[in-house]
Amino acid sequence: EPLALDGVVPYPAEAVASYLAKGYWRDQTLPELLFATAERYSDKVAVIDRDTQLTYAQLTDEILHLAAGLQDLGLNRGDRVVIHLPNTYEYITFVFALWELGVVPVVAPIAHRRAEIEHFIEIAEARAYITVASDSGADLAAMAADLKHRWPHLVNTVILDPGGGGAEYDALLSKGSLDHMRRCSPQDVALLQMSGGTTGVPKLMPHTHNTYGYALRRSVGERGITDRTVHLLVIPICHSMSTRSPGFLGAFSVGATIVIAPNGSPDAAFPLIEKHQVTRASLVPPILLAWLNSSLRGSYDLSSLKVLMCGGAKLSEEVARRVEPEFGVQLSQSFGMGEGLVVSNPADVDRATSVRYQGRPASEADEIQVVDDEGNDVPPGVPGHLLTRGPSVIRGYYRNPEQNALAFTPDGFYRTGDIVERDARGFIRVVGRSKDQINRGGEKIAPEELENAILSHRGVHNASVIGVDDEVLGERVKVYLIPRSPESAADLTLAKVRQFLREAGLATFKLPDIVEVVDEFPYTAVGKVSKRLQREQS
Ligand code: J2J
Repeated sequence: EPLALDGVVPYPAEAVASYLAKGYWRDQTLPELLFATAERYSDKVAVIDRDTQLTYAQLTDEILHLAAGLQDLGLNRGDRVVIHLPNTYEYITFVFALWELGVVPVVAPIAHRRAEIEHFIEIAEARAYITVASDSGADLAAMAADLKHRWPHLVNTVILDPGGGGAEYDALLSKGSLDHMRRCSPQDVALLQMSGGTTGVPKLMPHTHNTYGYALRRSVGERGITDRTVHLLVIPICHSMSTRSPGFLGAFSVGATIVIAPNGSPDAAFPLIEKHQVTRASLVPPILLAWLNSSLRGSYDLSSLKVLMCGGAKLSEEVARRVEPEFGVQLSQSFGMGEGLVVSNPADVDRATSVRYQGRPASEADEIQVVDDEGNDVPPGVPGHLLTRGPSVIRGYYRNPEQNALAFTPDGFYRTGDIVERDARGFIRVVGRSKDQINRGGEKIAPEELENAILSHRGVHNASVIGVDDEVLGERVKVYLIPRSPESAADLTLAKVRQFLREAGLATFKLPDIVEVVDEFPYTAVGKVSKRLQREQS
């Protein structure tokens, strides 16, 4: 029986019946998917991270030990646990061990800080928080102790060493081992993932084993990922590009090998490509650009690489054109969103399409609408708002009826906030955005969240946050500030504003790149701050 989690918008019964009947959703949980592969490929390497290399048999064995340790902490089906880890294999063992118990991980990128983590712990009423002792100078162990003290429902914290592993991890492994068996339903919420922000506080997306299972099968089928694939994971591990498109779940569904890089910089990634004969990687545009322009390219043997996937933000056609001739690999663009839909170019698409379009849906079940401001369908070649619904797409954010009324249509389509153009064949090109969001090289930032945080500064009268064009990142974060008094302007330098926001506990990637102090903002006819004019002026 599926477990109804409070605050999750259910799929209508007809949709459930149809997705099951057509095989888009299957009778399989995510751990069952891994364990099925492990039976066939027990001695094959599943994951490589730092000095650790685990076969499928070793990986599943470690997961069952960890599951016993987590069960010993008193965690049960339906409980929520916040996981806040860097790119390490322990992230993978934790999510699978929690899934084995039917516990729901709330996954947060390591760049998050107290503001985001505390919000997740509060909204999800988390029973445990799993993190590392420190990250980039932030004392997360102290933060965890403080959060545990503040939130009575938070009964456990697990603190790993900064690079992963450590005594607390080993202690969890030492509590015996569970038998692998079904402890939750494929229709249960599998995880709560943060969305690319547009609002004052980050929203959480409830994905089930089924929505993820569908998405990863599509992405594996479409992209020719097989048991010979060695996939390098460089994007933050909890992002859906690292998890299901195709990510480690896609790799585990076919017996491929995952190599985990701490980040995407050439000095971290290139040695791993050479050493482990990596065949493909998923990148965001600034990382792809860094690889293309890197002086280290000649120093490593990168000849095993066959495909570079790129998504998360707009890739310029110029950069896209360079990939095949300069790197000798196939470029595979993708456009997707945590909420569900992912489109990509089929492996055999012609080059004119692959450099210009981000792809097309792999299945008729991925419903797409491209509409004008009045909601009427637009013809091919005309830009319009993208709406989507289907077996991978959530029907609402977690515990957020106000946002759901805005972001979803009454018949369950998600309003992506993206402006796209579709050609006659159905290929999609992202041409703009209607949502108030900054896409800083794939990292999504909600101006409203940043504005709220800055407005708590005593020297600030008003704040407006916009994205300004940047050649490498696509966009950078600019803050316009009106000081409270002429004297307070001295406290509003870039360095001081960044420090203020850091102390407010904001994620590191949200800190502004540019601050400009002004006397006044431009306004629209209806008296709203005109971000369009501000963008034109910068
Ligand atoms: C332009 N904008 C893009 C692209 C995403 C696969 C791939 C990407 C994501 C992702 C993902 C873009 N060109 N190629 O989850 O599984 C912008 C759009 C989109 C938003 C979603 C996946 N690819 N975008 O990026 O939830 O604005 O997911 O709505 O982080 O990124 O961001 P996110």
